[in-house]
Amino acid sequence: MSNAVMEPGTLVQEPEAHNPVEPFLRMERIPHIWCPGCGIGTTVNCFARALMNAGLNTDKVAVVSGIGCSGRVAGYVNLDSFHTTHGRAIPFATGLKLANPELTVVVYSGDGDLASIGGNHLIHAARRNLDIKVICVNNLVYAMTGGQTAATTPVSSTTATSPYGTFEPTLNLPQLLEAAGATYIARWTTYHVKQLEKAMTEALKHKGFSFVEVLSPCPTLFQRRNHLGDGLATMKFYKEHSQTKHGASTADTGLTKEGDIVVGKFVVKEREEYIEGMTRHFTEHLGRPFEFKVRTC
Ligand SMILES: Cc1ncc(C[n+]2csc(CCOP(=O)(O)OP(=O)(O)O)c2C)c(N)n1
Ligand code: SF4
Ligand SMILES: [Mg+2]
Repeated sequence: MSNAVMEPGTLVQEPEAHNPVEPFLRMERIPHIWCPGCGIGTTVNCFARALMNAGLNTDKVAVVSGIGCSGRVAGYVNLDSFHTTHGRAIPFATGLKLANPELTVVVYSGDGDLASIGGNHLIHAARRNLDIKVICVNNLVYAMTGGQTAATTPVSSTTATSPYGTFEPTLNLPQLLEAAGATYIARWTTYHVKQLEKAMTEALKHKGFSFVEVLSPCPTLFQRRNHLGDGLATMKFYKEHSQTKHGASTADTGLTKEGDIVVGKFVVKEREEYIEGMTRHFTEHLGRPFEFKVRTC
């Protein structure tokens, strides 16, 4: 250690501080496009930490997003990532997984993209128990296009397309996914960062269709129109109104505009995964071992 005395007024060069999640992000694309108080960035932080926890080779992880503010995640993660068309992230991910079963395929998108326009694909991937991991950022609206009513918008909410409030029944995503056949289902909010990180880690490791719903504020378009305050007010709301109920019946996880939010790990079960099922089926029917392989030219 040097005993040299520093001259008064010498500038001390502080070592540059780095966030441990930086290697998982395309730092050259920062600052991101998301509004102040938006929850999407928080979910990305949790996802990066989940990738570290899961200890996966990131060369074998691919992220697929649809269109929307949440769909922009694909552009910020330092992984092979694909920004596909609106509602079509799951079919794209299905093709990717079948073409290269070694990959961990993560679909990262919004409630509108996954459950409104893309709802049909969501149901069938869950029915097949295809081994993909779906992270659904649920801000209760179609945010990117101006905050229109989505299938997930709670009754009586004011949106760009419902100035007198919405009246259509709201999709309860955990219940829908359980009925369709998903084998891992959890819900947290952007207030529950440690729990969310853990759920994402579990989903990354789970074999079969995994669904993690994250309630996330859109202060610009949902909270403001509904007089629910800013991003910080929404964190307080999530803190005060969330009830952790692991194993809760998904019939009881429906969302209302200002009611309590049931969070937790609702479903974890084992069921034959899609590629395993295909392998078993053809082995039985062809009378010889069948190996699932995609022919490349
Ligand atoms: C086929 C098609 N229909 C509509 C749109 C317009 N559009 C783009 S993003 C979006 C809403 C996305 O909502 P969500 O998935 O909830 O993402 P958020 O912006 O809320 O994060 C819509 C309707 C489009 N790009 N393509
Ligand atoms: S419009 Fe809403 S969801 Fe989109 S970046 Fe802004 S706060 Fe986030
Ligand atoms: Mg949305």
